[in-house]
Order: sequence, then C-alpha cells, then structure tokens
Amino acid sequence: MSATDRARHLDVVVVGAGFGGLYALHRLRGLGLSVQVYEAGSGVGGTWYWNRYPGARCDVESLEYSYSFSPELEQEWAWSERYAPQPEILGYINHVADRFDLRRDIQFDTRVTAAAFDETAGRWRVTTDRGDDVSARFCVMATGCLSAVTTPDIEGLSSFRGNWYHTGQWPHGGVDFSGQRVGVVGTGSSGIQSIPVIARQASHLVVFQRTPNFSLPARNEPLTPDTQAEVKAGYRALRDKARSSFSAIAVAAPTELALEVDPAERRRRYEAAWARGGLMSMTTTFRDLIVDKAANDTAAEFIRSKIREIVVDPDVAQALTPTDHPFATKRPCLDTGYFETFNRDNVTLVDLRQTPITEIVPAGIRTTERVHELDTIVFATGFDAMTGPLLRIDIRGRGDRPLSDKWSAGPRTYLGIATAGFPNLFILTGPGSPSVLSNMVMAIEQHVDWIADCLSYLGANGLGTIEATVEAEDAWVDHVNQLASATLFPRANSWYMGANVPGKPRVFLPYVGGFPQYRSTCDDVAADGYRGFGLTADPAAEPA
Ligand code: NA7
Repeated sequence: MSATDRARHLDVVVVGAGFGGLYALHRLRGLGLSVQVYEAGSGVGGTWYWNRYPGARCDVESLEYSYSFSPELEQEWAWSERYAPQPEILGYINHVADRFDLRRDIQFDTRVTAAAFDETAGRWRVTTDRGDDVSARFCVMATGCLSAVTTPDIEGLSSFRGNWYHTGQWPHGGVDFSGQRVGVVGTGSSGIQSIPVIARQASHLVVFQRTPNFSLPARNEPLTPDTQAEVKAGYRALRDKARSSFSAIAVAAPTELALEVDPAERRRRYEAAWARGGLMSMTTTFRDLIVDKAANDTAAEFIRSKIREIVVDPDVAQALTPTDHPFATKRPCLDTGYFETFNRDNVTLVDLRQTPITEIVPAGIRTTERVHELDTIVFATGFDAMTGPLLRIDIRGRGDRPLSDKWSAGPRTYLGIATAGFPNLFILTGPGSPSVLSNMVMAIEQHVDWIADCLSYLGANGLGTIEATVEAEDAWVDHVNQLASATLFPRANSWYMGANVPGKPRVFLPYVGGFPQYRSTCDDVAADGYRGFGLTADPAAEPA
C-alpha cells in the first residue's frame, strides 16, 4: 500500500468543523486514531461561521456556552459579555482550533456529498465535492442541527433588482444597509436579533411577519472581571451543576406549579424573570409551564401584557402578540429592543396572516395589499432543522439503502446517536437526543465522550462494527414520542416539529426527557456492554 493509499484509509471521517467536529477530532485523535475532518466552510465554527447577520449572538450565557473539557481553556479565555456576540464565539472556536493544533486534520471548502457503507469491507466510503474519495471505519456526522438553510420558494425572487441574503449564509464582509429600504422576512431568533440592528441603519425597514413570536429581554451586559473570576474559581462545580440540570445549563429546577401560587405572587415571579432577562429565568419559574396549558397561559399572558406595554400603536401591538402557540413550544427568542423597534418611524410591520406575500417583483415584495419597494431583502426564514443537514448528504447503509428512505416518515435513531442499518455511523446531537433543548456545547461533549469510549471499547475487545438493533431503535423512538406527547410541544408549528419545511414529516425531533436522564441512559447502555447494539468482531484484530 502506498503512502497515499494509506492516507486514504482512515479510522474516522468527521463531517463538519463546528463545536462538535472540533471536539470529536481532539478526542478521537487522542485515542491514536487517524481522523480526517471535512468542512464546507473556509474556516472552523459551523453555525458560528455561517450566521454572521447583524445582532447574531448566543442565547445561552457565554460562561456556560463553552467547552468544559479543558480547565486550562476555561481559565485562559475571557468573555466580554453575558451573551457572546457571534464574532467573539467564532474567535473562541478559532482559538480552540489553534490551541489544540486541530487545523492540520481539517480540509476546508470541502462538502461531503456521499457516504456509503461497504458491507464487504466493513468500511464507509466517503466522497466530497472536491473529488476526495476515502475509506473510513467510522463516520461521525458533526453536521449541526441548524445548518441546512431554508429560503422560501417565492415566485419571482430571481427577478428582484436588489440584493437578497439569508441570515444563515451571511456575507463575510457584512452588509451596509445605510440609506436602504430593507425587508426582513421571518421573526424567529435570527429576525428578532437582526431587526433592531438593521432598523438603526436602514432608511426604512419592513418586517414581514407570518407568526408572532414570544421574545424575552436578553438583558445583555458586559461581563465584569469580578464576575468572570468568581465563575472561574468555581467552574468545576458550575459544570457539574449544569450536567445535572434539565437543559445542561446550571439552574435550579423549579419545584412549584404555576397555579399553586396566587396571581399576585405569580406576576411578581414573572416580573422578576423579565427583569433578570434570559431564557432560563422565565422557563424555570414553574415546573409545569411546558406540560399544562393553563399554567402556560399565565406565562404567555404575562409576556403578551409586556408587548402591549412596550408597543405604542395598539394595532401593531396586537399584530405582534403571539396567540397561536403556547409559550416555549417554539424556541423563545431573546432580544435587545425588539418590540421597541416597532415604535420607530422608519419601521413598518406587515402581518402576512392578513396580507400574504404573493410574489417578488423587481422592485420588492408584493403582498395581497400592495408592493413594498425594497433595495434589499433579508430572509430570516430558518433551517431544515436536525434532519436536513444529514439528509442533504447521500448517506447509504446496508443494502445500499439511503437514509432518506429509512427516515421518510421521520427520523429513527437509537439514543439520537445511531441508526439501525448504518453500522459505525455516529450522529452528534441527532434527532432523539436532547440537542437543541439543551446547552449544545455540553450535549456535544457528552456525545463525543460517549463515542470515544465506545471506540476504545471496540478496540479493546477486538470488535469491528457497532450497529443499533431495530428493536432498540423502535423502543427509543416510541419513548421519545411518548415523552413529547406528554408536553405542549406538539401544539406548535415549530422547527422542533419539522413543521416549517413543506412536506417534512411532523415529528417532534429532540428528546424532551432532560439532559441528566438522557446522559444516565447513555451511560447505562455503555456499562451494559452497549445494550441495544449489535457488535461484530474485527477480522483484522489480533487474536486475544
Ligand atoms: P426560525 O426560528 O425557524 O424562524 C424562521 C422565521 O421565518 C419564522 O418567523 C417563520 O414563520 C418565518 N418564515 C419561514 N418561512 C416563511 C415564509 N415562506 N414566509 C414568511 N415567513 C416565513 O429560524 P431562525 O433562524 O430565526 O432561528 C432558528 C434557531 O436558531 C432558533 O430557534 C434558535 O435556536 C437559534 P413561522 O413561524 O414558520 O410562521
């Protein structure tokens, strides 16, 4: 075998160089495995590489939205704000790539187009849009949950005279909106973060809203050296607390029911959460907000009252008020001055429920009412979440069966990490795992550590393949669905449900049983000799 051939026969291919891919590379390389990472972008960062729109920042606090695997890294990196802005997170990820010497095993500007399991060789054949054609024993899909953008198929877009952008594929040089008439389509997190910033720059901003959203004040602020020092002094305890918290974010679990306390006290708690800002403040006021509609109504009505207080024009306030889904059944947004933005003279809200978009014309966007003349359109229209990034790759398992065929009625996984018929393929933060309902960095670390332990186990026991059994997978899918159906989540047309993508099966995608429960299940499965997985011997292994 020539050196080149050897290089093309890898132990592991990792797809994606965001938080997940980088940590996978670091851990698996540490096991002495040969690892090649392919990354479509020109740099590391994944989500944080692509989502450079104005106002982009994390909605989990910086000191927690960071790797916990290296105490040195934790101590040396300084965050500047309570919620890090996108450029700072990208800077952090670049620092990690350099600090752990990761770049040498990452090939940038390379999109993996196909991965097929060769049953005879017991290896994955991975091909890319750059002509790479490699063989690997294991594939780790670190493709992210929100990386496959969706731009609505609106007639006439190609005729538009101005520029248009998607928030999830933002130009690296930025966009100058000065003096421009800008239209933003979409009022999810990306719209709600970018709208206040664009409004300050554009001559006029038109917001095209299909569904009003619940948004909470972020109350972002600079992180003082004292706060950082205090957190860093107790980082291990903070991480441990996060690991044992439902969302892998270090907060105390609520104990009370919303209707157990009297209305004045309830309002006082909501006011305190509103004043404190952040996702967790409000979602952890009471323990039944996501399971009991009457309890949820109290929080939803509180937020609606805030919108009415902030927005001066009562008709605009009404249009901005979410009524079609319970609070937090779509991911609540965190904002800085979002509702206040609609009090500006240069901002117009178009309620698409009243006047839907009919087409895009050279001069702008036409609704059933009129043409809104625009120089630039921003699509903040979201992603084909969780399954999209995987299904946009031609992944084929045993019998050449495409993953898209296997998942045609919705994703089927065991633990959200593996899928029957696709041996030695691991999915990071896949459907059926806590993923987007938890602190993603911690969820990634848990998955990568589990996979690393699994590969060590295979090596130590002369095993060649690991594959979820159909029985274990069926039971897991049932379990995930049962948990979801006991909550209010299925009542919303959210991306959690796949409802934002025409034709996508309506299935609740993440695991809603909480991070600690999930982690302990994964640990038990491993401790039980990878219960629910089929294991086969590695023909190349030395006899014991
Ligand atoms: P989201 O949360 O999926 O939001 C997309 C928004 O775009 C939402 O308001 C959609 O309205 C709207 N949308 C989508 N398609 C259309 C069409 N065809 N016409 C009008 N409006 C449309 O994506 P984001 O990027 O904001 O956030 C994704 C996640 O990133 C977020 O949850 C955080 O976890 C971070 P809809 O509600 O579907 O009626």
